[in-house]
Amino acid sequence: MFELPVYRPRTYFNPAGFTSLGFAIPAAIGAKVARPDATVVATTGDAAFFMTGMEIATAAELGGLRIAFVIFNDRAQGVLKLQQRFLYGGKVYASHTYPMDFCKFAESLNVGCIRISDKRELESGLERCIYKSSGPCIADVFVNPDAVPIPITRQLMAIFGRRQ
Ligand SMILES: Cc1ncc(C[n+]2csc(CCOP(=O)(O)OP(=O)(O)O)c2C)c(N)n1
Ligand SMILES: [Mg+2]
Repeated sequence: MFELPVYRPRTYFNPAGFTSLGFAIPAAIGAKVARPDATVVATTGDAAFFMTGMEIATAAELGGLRIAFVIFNDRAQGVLKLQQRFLYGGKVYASHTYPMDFCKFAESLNVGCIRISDKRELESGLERCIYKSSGPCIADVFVNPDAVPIPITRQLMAIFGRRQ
């Protein structure tokens, strides 16, 4: 998301300030109801999904709103895990998430789902989910649980670099 280009006002929303998890999914549904002709994409972590993901049932219920819900699935509260690794000498505690099968969840709601586990499938998978789906679509994007996002690494190094 650090690299996301935004070209026009009021086309990108995030819960700036408190960065509250669970914002993206209901916000995307609201955006689509307000602007049915717009292409709407929500991005969320897997832990954030656990907070409000059930609202995808609302998107299905409201007549199959075409919204792509992209879940970055690293089976972890990745940011917290990273902080634990930096602050506590690699010791990680309770920062995993339960490895839910998001496509089975989608199936139970009669909602489309695309599982993306290889970065070479990312572009075509997202394209199908965002533009070709007839209603809500979940993209379950597998992310390496040990990957370190580069901008975050820079921030952590600046703050905690000496304590590693
Ligand atoms: C409502 C709320 N509770 C707790 C937090 C603290 N918090 C910040 S990041 C994070 C974990 C996020 O995990 P995930 O959504 O899977 O994203 P990832 O870091 O793995 O990409 C938590 C609990 C928050 N920002 N908002
Ligand atoms: Mg995560």
